[in-house]
Amino acid sequence: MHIHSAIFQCSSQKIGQCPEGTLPEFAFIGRSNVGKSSLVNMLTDKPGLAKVSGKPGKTRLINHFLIDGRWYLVDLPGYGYARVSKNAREEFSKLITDYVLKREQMCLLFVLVDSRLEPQRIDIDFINMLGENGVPFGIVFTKCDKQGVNQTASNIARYKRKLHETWETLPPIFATSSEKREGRDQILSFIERCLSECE
Ligand SMILES: Nc1nc2c(ncn2[C@@H]2O[C@H](COP(=O)(O)OP(=O)(O)O)[C@@H](O)[C@H]2O)c(=O)[nH]1
Ligand SMILES: [Mg+2]
Repeated sequence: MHIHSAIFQCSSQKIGQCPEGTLPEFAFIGRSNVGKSSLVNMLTDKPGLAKVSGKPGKTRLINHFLIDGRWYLVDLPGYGYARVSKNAREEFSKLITDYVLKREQMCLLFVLVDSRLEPQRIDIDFINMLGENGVPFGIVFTKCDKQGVNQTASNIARYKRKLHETWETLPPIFATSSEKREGRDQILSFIERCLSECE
């Protein structure tokens, strides 16, 4: 799939402020700093579209990007950022669960995890919550350029074993590097297939 136009549409503080209408949405979620905004920029080929930050915990809003006037990429706030108040954390967490469980336009959620880390409790809990609620999702391993291909492969295999402890079937899995533009074609073709099924 080729993306011709990608434009920032709006930032929403709650799900009620998200765009109306029926255009399908593909959303990115994951821990703060995992590479959500970088992935939005890499997929759309627009380096400054979503704000990338060295400092975690920056995006506290739901950002909608309109793609080819036909569907949305959605950059969700990061979860699990410790250095904010408990109140603020509960607010994000409500925002995220509201979006993930209630947003009817959401076709698929991409859960981003850092390819270098062993499975993290917070991600596994989140993934299990998605599975239990029947939310369609895929897993995107990020920052693969920061280690060798063998290490990435073995970390992904370890992740799959971890998920198999709970789930018989696994979601689609993508290995990516926003730096090296890896995984781009796989994700875009996958989105295209989903679009043709949900349109
Ligand atoms: N080497 C490398 N760095 C990345 C990659 N993706 C993101 N980063 C860096 O990780 C940091 C956080 O990225 P960002 O996209 O803002 O993460 P977000 O908080 O999940 O939106 C930034 O310093 C990025 O430059 C990647 O694929 N490779
Ligand atoms: Mg971000």
